[in-house]
Amino acid sequence: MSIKSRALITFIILFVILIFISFSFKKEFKSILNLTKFYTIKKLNLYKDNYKIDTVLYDLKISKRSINNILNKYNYYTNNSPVGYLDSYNNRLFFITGQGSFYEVDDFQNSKFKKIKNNLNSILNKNNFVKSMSVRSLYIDKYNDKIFISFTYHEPETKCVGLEIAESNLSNFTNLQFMSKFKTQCIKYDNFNDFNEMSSGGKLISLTEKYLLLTTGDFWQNDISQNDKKDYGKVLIIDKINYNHSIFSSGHRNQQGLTIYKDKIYASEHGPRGGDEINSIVKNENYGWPVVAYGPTYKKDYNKYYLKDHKEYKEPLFVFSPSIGISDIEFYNSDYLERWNGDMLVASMKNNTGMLRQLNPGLSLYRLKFDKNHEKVLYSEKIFIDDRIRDIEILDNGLIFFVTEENPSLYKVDLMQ
Ligand SMILES: [Ca+2]
Repeated sequence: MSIKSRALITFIILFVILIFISFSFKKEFKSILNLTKFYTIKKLNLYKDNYKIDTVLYDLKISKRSINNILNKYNYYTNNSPVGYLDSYNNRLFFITGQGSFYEVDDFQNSKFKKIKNNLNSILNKNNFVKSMSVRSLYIDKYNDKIFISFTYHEPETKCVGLEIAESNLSNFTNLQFMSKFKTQCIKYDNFNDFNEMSSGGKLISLTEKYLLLTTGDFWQNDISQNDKKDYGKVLIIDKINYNHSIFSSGHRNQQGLTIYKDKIYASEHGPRGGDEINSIVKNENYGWPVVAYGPTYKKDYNKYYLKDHKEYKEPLFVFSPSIGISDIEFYNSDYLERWNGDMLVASMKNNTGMLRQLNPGLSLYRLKFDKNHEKVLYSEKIFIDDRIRDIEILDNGLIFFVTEENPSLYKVDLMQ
């Protein structure tokens, strides 16, 4: 046989094999093609400044404005720290960056952010911030017209880290003068690997006219959440006048969302692998971390926690499994999107999802529909945004805003007219 005919036979055999493979995996090939098409369309759509998302109940108009110009060289990929936090006052929207610059969103349409003078430079000790330390919460208190922020503190001399609260009068949102008011106990470290500041919690809201609630994460300290002498892995109740504090609930890991709806308290909890929780927070209850959880650690250490049920500890209201990288939660409490009234919006982060990002958990806004007593989640709708959502704020007029980290942006959610 000549070399030519041998090559021809080899070619034919390879061709037949290829046809056979294509035929056997026809469905898979087709779905990959479709998926790529779907992904490309979605991706192009999501790159626009304004676009439509069709959700189950509404066609929503999503508007997106870059906030890179008000961030000081913020890059999520290099420092992993929170981009910042939102809150509102009489339908005015405010944003504090992770490093403490304070803005009013003056004109969203034209990306105008008005900087508000403040003294946070002298309060935050930013020079002492290590790793991803930052502001952890912004709360504008309508009970007594004050602004509260929480942030991670670090004292290099004593090798201490923890959470701190500062407050300012509203002062008409000009020249805010914050004063440091409260610090959680020192977490002593020998080197920076001894603590994880990403697991700091730090969400702050008013419980009543007199009291604040603050979530404190476990900073990855062993068993600190079950120790009643420690401020961490808890929800703390704090007196707004003298800043005396006590434990409201315990056994938490890292709760980055906290909200009150119809006199019930809800918190999100960044759990281990496959265990992001929504909890109904009740005074003196223990939520079980790190004894019980619905997910193992990322090292798949199945023996470390009780994973079957919660034994005598309080069960979560809902668990996202696989985890979505749960962050802020807010209830939609307006008739503007009437069919969403009473639903919880959940921010999710997570960013390790590669090419087919929209098929994976996270990078989305989730809408949870509750039963009429708000004690049970009936369903969860995923609204894919394609970025890490850190914080959500819903204005009294029903407009929804949220802030993202990979391409730092402020988003507005409105009805597609
Ligand atoms: Ca919020």
